[in-house]
Parts: sequence; C-alpha cells; structure tokens
Amino acid sequence: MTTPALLPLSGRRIPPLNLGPPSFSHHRATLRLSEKFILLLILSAFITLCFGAFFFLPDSSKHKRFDLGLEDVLIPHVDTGKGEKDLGGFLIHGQGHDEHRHREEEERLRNKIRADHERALEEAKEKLKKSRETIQAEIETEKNKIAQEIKKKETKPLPPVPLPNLIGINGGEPEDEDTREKREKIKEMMKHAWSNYRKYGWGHNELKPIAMKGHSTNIFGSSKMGATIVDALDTLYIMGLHEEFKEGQEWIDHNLDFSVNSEVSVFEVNIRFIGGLLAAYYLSGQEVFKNKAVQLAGKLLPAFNTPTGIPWAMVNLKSGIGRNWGWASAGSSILAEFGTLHMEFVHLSYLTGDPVYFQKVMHIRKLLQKMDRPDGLYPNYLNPKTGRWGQHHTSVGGLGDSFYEYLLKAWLMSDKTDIEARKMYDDAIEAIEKHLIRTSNGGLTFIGEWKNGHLERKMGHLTCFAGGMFALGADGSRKDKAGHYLQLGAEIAHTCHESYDRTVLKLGPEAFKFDGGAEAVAVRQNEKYYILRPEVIETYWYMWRFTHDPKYRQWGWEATEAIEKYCRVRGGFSGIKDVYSSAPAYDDVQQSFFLAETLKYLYLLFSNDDLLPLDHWVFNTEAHPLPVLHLANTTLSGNLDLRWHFLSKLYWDCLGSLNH
Ligand code: DMJ
Repeated sequence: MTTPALLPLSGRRIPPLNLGPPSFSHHRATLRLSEKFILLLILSAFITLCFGAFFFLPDSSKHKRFDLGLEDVLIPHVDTGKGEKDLGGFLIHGQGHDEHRHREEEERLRNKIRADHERALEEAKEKLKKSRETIQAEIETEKNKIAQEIKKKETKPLPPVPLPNLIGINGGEPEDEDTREKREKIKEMMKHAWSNYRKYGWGHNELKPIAMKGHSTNIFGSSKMGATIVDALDTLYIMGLHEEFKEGQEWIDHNLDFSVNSEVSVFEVNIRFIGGLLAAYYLSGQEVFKNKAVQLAGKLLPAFNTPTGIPWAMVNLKSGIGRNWGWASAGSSILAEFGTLHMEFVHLSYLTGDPVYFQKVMHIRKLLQKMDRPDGLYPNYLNPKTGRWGQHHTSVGGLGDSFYEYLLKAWLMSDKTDIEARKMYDDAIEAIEKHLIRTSNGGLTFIGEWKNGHLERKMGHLTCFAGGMFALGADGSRKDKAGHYLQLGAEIAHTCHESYDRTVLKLGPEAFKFDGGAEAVAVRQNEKYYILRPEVIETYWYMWRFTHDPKYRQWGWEATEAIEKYCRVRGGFSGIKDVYSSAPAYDDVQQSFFLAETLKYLYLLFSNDDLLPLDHWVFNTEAHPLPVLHLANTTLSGNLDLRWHFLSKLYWDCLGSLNH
C-alpha cells in the first residue's frame, strides 16, 4: 500500500514527482481514480481487521478463568441447576440475572482485594515513617519474645544440690583510711569502665573507648554475646555495685542467647562465660546464671567429638562443627586451651548431677598421663586426631600457662583430695624449674620458653601469673619445699615489677628479654604494648595474701596510678601501643578481662583477707571465684541426702580410677 505523500522515517516531506505540467481535467480524473483506490484499500483493511479480531483477540473466557482463581477460593460453588455452562470449572450463568449477580460478586471481590492492598501499603508507609531506632527496638522486642519462648522450652529445672559453704562474698573493708581510699578509687575506676561500656557498647562483647562503640574479636564469634557483662558480674558483686549487677543480670536473662550460628573459642567461652556465670550464680544465688552456664556448656560439648576426645579449639554453637586454629602446629589443639576446662566442668557436673562434663575433662587428664613427655615437659601442641604432640615448644606463658594453673587448682578445689592433679602439677613444675627457670646476668629470676631443646630467654606478661601460682602451690608441695616456692613466687613478682619499672609509663610490655644486654625490657617494637592485662597484679595479690609484705600493695598502687594516668580516656580504659613512649598511642580496646581480672585483683589487694578467703574459694584463670567443694563433709538436710551420695560417689569413682 502506498500513500499520496510519503513520510519517510526521518519525517522530512518529499515533494511529489513532477513529470511536466499536468492538465487540470487529467489531474481531477487521476485524483478520482486514486481516491477510489484508496477507499477500496481502507475498506479491505477494515475487513481484514475485523476478521483478525475475530480470531486473535483474547478469549473473554480466559479472563473469567483468571477471576476464577480468586473466586474459587473465596466463593463456594452453589448448585445453580439448569441453564449453566461449565467453562473450565467456572460457572457462566446463561441468564442475565445470574450474570448480573456474578458481576456484582466480582466487583465485591475486586474491591476487597484493592482495600487489602491499600491497607498493606498504608502499614508499610507507617513503618517507613518510624525512626531506625524505633524499628530496631521493635525487632529487638520480637526477637526477645522468640528467645523467651525458646528459653522456656530449654530451661528444665535442675535438680537441687546442697550449696557449698559460701564464706566471704562481701565485706573486706580495710581498717586504715589510706587503704580504704585506694580501694574506693579502684571501685570508681570499675564504675567508669562499666558505665561507658553500658553507654556505648552495651550487649557488644567489648568496648572501643576512643571511638565509643562496641568491639569484638574472633574468640567470641560473630554474635553479640555481651562478654563484658558476663565477665564483670562478680567484680560488680564483690564491690557492692548491686544496681549495675542487676542491669547485667537482666540483660543476660533477656538477651544472652547461645542458639546462634557463631564459631567461638571453647577455651575463652569456658573461662569467661561459664566461669563468669558460675561465679555469679554462687555469689548471688540467682538461678538464671546457673541455667545459662548449663545451656552454654551443652553447646560446647560437640567440640569433644574428635578421635581422641581432645577438644577442638573452636566450635560453631549452632552446628557443633569444630576445628583448630590455622596457625597451630599441624592442626593441633593447644595445651592451655584443652587443659583449662577442669574447674568449670567439675562444677557443671556438681550442679547438674550429669557426669558428662566431669568425664570429658577426666578423659583429657587420663590421656595426658599416658603420654611420654620430652624432658618431662608438656609441649604446647597436641593433635586431636592422632593423639601425638605437635612442635616441642613448652611455655608457662601463652599456649601453656593455665594448664599448670588448673592442675594445682583442681587439687585445691577438691579440698586437696584430688591428689592425682597435685602429683601432675608437682612433676610439671619440677621439669619447668629444671629447664626453663634461670637467673639473668643482672640477678633477675625469669621463666623462659623451651623450643626444641633450646631455651629462649624471653618472658611474656602472661607468664607473670606464675609468681602467684608458685605461692599458691607452696603449701602442700613435695619434700616440704613450701619456703622454696614462696621464694620463687617472690622472685617472679620482683622480675615482673622490674619489667614495669623499666618503662617510661610504668606499665609492663607484652614480652621482655634477658639476652644480649637486655634485662626485663622489650626489644621488638611489636612486644612493647600493654593491653590492660592482669597477670602482674594477680601475682602481687597472691604474694600479698601469703606474706603481707607492704611492697606488694605499693607496687599494685603504682600500677593503678599508671593505668589511671595513661589508659583512662573519656569513654573508658584503653590499652596502649608502646609503654616506652612518652606520647603513647591507644589501641582503642577495653578488654573484658580488665573488668573481670585487673580491677578485681586490685580491689582484693586493697581489701582485707576475709573477702573471698583462699581456703574457701579458688579463682579460675579469668579470676572468677568458684567455691571449694568440700565433698566429704558438707552437712545436709532432708531429702537431698540421696542425691548427695550419688554426687560424692561419682566424684570418688572418677578420682579413684585415676589414682590407681
Ligand atoms: C585472660 O583471659 C586469662 O587470664 C587467660 O588465662 C590469659 N589471658 C587473659 C588476660 O591476659
């Protein structure tokens, strides 16, 4: 089909072709002919269109079938009798009246759907008008509701057990004013650390006191587990900060949830969370802490599913899948990690009556007893698949430290009945003294690190805890060497004090050497930091308890003043990057152990000995006090007797199988 004036795609008009001057009549005749032709064309196009429409326009019954989808659900079919045609399951009424009813029904439904959509839209708009905080709060409330429901399901009441004799859970007020003031100052520091965490990091694991926001590391996994809250509870309690303690308890009750897809360190979670919760339970008697500790312990148990029963370093709390740190010698587990579960696990069995926890840690002990030890030393690495040692490195600092501590404390916690633990401790310490403890050229006693038969003359801040351990283990030592071990404790305390005193800030470095002219000073830049660690103060406190030599309080106060001067910032307390620099940079982390340990040991150092006396309480490696289980002579009342006999038997059977 052509058109009289062609309109090309560009839209520019092309003039008609002129083949000489045409006559008027010719022109008219030509025009009439083409008009007819055009009319004919239009007519034929119209007919084609009608014809096409007949075949190709959408079938109205299809529309009806679409509507049917809705109606089928919304309107029940009625038996309409004759005159109806079933089209694909839809009833088309043959009569006008029925069609009218049907249209009305359709209309009603459409209106209903429209109204529903509009309501949903309105609700969504309303939601968007709310502030982020309000939406977050609403989500939190929903989450809490679900958590509460899960909690109700999970919390089976635990059987009652006779509580051990809980002596000295508060008080300790010193008589002299100077000491009282110092103790008050330490309490004020605790308030500063807590209130800033409360303000800026609440629910997060730790606090960034400079950035004033939450902080975490991979040891706690990817969830907000409130590590600082759990770690700080017992310190708050003994300081008499009951309001703050209550706040923490409420958060734990409503928010602490272990059903999370998060991979955590078994060791860290045990010492900070289970230890912290158990201590809070014993001090306050609040069941929530015991229940949470037991729930969490259940989540750690899959970590023991290895060919040897030596647990993985990390476990996913949801899936129960475990694995080891990539950096640990050939897939090994770490001595200080799998060897620092005993105290908490014994208490879990004690409180639940479930032997499983006890059996897990006793199994580790049995396995270690059977193994050969190079030079009598325990290497830091053990492969949980093969049961063989990894690299022959031994340390009383990082990677080894609290394994030795827990052997001694297992004995103390059993009211000195677990003689196997004491024997293992004594053997280990004798080998350590022989191979690792030396005196420097300047006369300082230090504990080095053993690496494949070679002594590295370097000591870590972590190793400084050993001064307190030697003093604590002095009583009951072999061949009546109590005096010797107390003296060794004093020498380590002195060396560690020197490591503080030889810095610009009077705070100790992470590691210090006794080599090539160096005496208790850090040599490498990456060992010059102080991250609010407690070990040196911990040793001062034990030494104070056993000797009452005033120099320990004096050294403790020097450290307090240095922390206050150099680590205190507006948003809490921060670690520092270089203790030898007069203008140190902050690391911007307030570690949870600062509240659990550093401030607690300082507070105890300036308290009387009747606060948490050492013959009734044993501190776990995170400074959480657990009561001594005087299993042989607890007095009982009424129907608890049977249960008590069961627990005692379990305990003695397990110990018996080891002792013989
Ligand atoms: C704490 O978590 C514990 O004391 C642990 O045993 C070793 N290190 C830190 C504090 O330095």
